[in-house]
This record gives sequence, C-alpha cells and structure tokens, in this order.
Amino acid sequence: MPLHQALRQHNLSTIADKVRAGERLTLDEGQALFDCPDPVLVGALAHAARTERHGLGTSYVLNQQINYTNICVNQCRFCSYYRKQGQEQAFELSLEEIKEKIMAQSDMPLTEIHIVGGCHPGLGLDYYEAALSTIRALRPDVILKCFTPVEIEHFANLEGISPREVLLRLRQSGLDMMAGGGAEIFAPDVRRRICPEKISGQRWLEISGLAHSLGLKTNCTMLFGHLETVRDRLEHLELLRTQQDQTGGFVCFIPLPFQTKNNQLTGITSLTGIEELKTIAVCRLMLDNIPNIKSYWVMLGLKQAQAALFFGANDLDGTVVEEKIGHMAGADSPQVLTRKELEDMIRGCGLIPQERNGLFSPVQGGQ
Ligand code: V47
Ligand code: SF4
Repeated sequence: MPLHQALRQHNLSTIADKVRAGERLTLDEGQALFDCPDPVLVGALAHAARTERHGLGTSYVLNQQINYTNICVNQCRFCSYYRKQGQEQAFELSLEEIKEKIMAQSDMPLTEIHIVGGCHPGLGLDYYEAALSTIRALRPDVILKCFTPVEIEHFANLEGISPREVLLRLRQSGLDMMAGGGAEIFAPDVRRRICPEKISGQRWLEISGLAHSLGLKTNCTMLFGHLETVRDRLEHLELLRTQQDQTGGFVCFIPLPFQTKNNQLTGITSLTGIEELKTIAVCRLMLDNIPNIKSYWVMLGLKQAQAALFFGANDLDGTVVEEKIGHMAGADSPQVLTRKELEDMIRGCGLIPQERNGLFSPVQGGQ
C-alpha cells in the first residue's frame, strides 16, 4: 500500500502534513502516534523529521565516562547502581584515582569526558572543583560534561549555597556543560513511586534553565518502560519542549529504556523492541526544538541502537570506556566501543558517520 494511503488509513495524514511543514504536534497527536498499530509508519515520520535536520549524517563522540561514587542519599527504586555508605560494593574515587582513570586513556583523542555520580553525603564542593581542575590540566581541550541537576541541587544543599553559585564555581573550575540524567519521568505521582527522595521534575527543569541562563548547555533524558503511562511520557516531552522554548540550552535528548535487573522495581516486563522504537520516534516528533536525539547503545543494545537511527535518532553516543549505571541494571551491551566499531555500525546501516564533540560541534578526525 502506498505510504499516503497507509497514513490515511491510520488517521495520520494531518500529523504527516504537520511534520512535513515543521509544525508543532499536540499531546493528542502524540497519543495518536502511540496508538497507531503500525510502528513503521510512526518511524517513517520520525525518520523524515530526522533527515530534514541531519540528512543521513549520524554523529558519535570519542568519550570517557567516569562515575566518581555510587554512594547516594537517594534510593531511587529503579536504580541498581547506588549503595549506602559502608555497604558492600560502595565506592568513592579519590582525586588520585580519577586522575589515574584519565591518564589510562591518554592515548585516545577524546573530545568529551562525562562525569556523574550518586548524591554523596560527605563530599564537599571542593572535591568536585579539584576533580574538574585536575582533569582540565590533563585534558585542556576536552568538553567536560559533568553532573546532573540532581547533583547540582545536592551540592548546593550540602554547602548551604545557591545552585547558581555552585554552577558558577564549577564553571570556574572547568565545567563546560551538564549531563542530562535525573529527569526520569516528571509526573509527580510516578515520581513518588519510583524516586520519592529525588528533586521534583519542576526543580530539575528549573536547574536546567538556570544553567542555560548562565550560558551552560545541558542534555535531557526520559526514563521509560517502568510504571509510567504513555500520557506521562507525552507530558514529560511537553515540559522539556516548553523549557527549551524558554531557555534554549538543551543540546541533546536521551531516551533511556528501563533496565529491569537488580533493583527494587520488581515485576516489570521490559518493553518490546518495537515499543522502544516507537517511543523514540514519538520523542523525535514531539521534541521539535531539541536538535539531537541520542541512540544510547549502552541501554538499547547495539542492534537496537542501529535500528533507532531510523526511528528518529541521529547520534550514537560514544566510546564510553566504562559504564556502571546501565550494566549494574542488566544491560548486556559491551563496556567500550572503538571509533572503528562506531563508524562500522553507522556505515553498516547505510548512514554517514560524523565525529562530534560533547557540544555536538563537528570534529575532523573520523573517516
Ligand atoms: O539519571 C538509572 C538512568 C541515568 C536505570 O547526558 C536507568 O549525554 C535505565 O543520564 N535503567 C544516567 N536507566 C545515564 C544518563 C546519560 C547517559 C548517557 C549520556 C547522557 C548525556 C546521560 O540513567 C540516570 C537514570 O535516569 N537510570 N537506572 C535503569 N535501571
Ligand atoms: Fe542516586 Fe541517581 Fe541512583 Fe537515584 S538514580 S539512587 S540519584 S545514583
């Protein structure tokens, strides 16, 4: 059946026209996309929106993730990573250990270092400032993408200072941009059930907006496939879209499918691969003002991450080196990919690899 006929059959013709014209979709239109029984149609619309912006270009980054601690005062029910202080497997890296991890990759032409951790009850802002300055001295040109709004609020509360002051001090020490974690799902009733100790969705958005107002770019995320409804996902996307209209600093959105192992949210059946892809496609179609959508291979797995590149995503993240949050929750992807593997994955799909840095500026170097 021709595409236009299939769109008409599923009442998606108006949505398709709006996508073609670059017009914003409503929540009800997002719902209609989720309700469409043909995921390939939804994917085709998302792929059209993706190619309109990026063509077949697919970005990746040479990056290293470092988790400085898994000790956390929050106890998010979906999180398999956190430990309480003194508990087995709890860790906190000394500045020397952070330095060693950076030095161990000194041969790699990294352009991004991604640092996040738990909300540790005893590490002061001076630890984070020293970590950033140490890394900056070793890697003067790298984009330092560190901390989430959740960590910024935590540091501010521990120090008794404002999040604004925290951000200014961290920027002074070398922070270039912030990571997008901690958004989860903004719906308060779901948040109460999956992460009651964490800052509210409203506060997460405020701190992201504050960072933007200081000239810091940030990323944003959505954790999906747990207790939330499709409507919760759409409202989450709408809140991100509204924030982006106001402050404009989100560079990239990362859809994070829930990994089910080793945490307190039991009895949840993983989404099917098709449901994941459809969700990613709807994210692209709703988030008309966020330029980049990441296909995060760590959580999606390598083959699903490739498929997502045809369902709205235009970026494959990076080399990563070491990842704990997804892997402790059962992700069965590798720990590290090389530049060649990332480029082969992209080319193998008929797409065009393009190396980028943390801020999504193109880097000359890849082939
Ligand atoms: O904030 C925790 C999520 C996030 C699980 O900014 C889980 O470029 C799935 O935000 N299943 C951390 N997800 C990862 C993250 C991220 C990753 C890559 C790039 C960027 C970026 C950000 O992982 C947490 C939380 O939302 N998470 N537990 C789980 N069981
Ligand atoms: Fe702590 Fe983050 Fe895990 Fe929540 S998701 S328990 S804030 S490490």
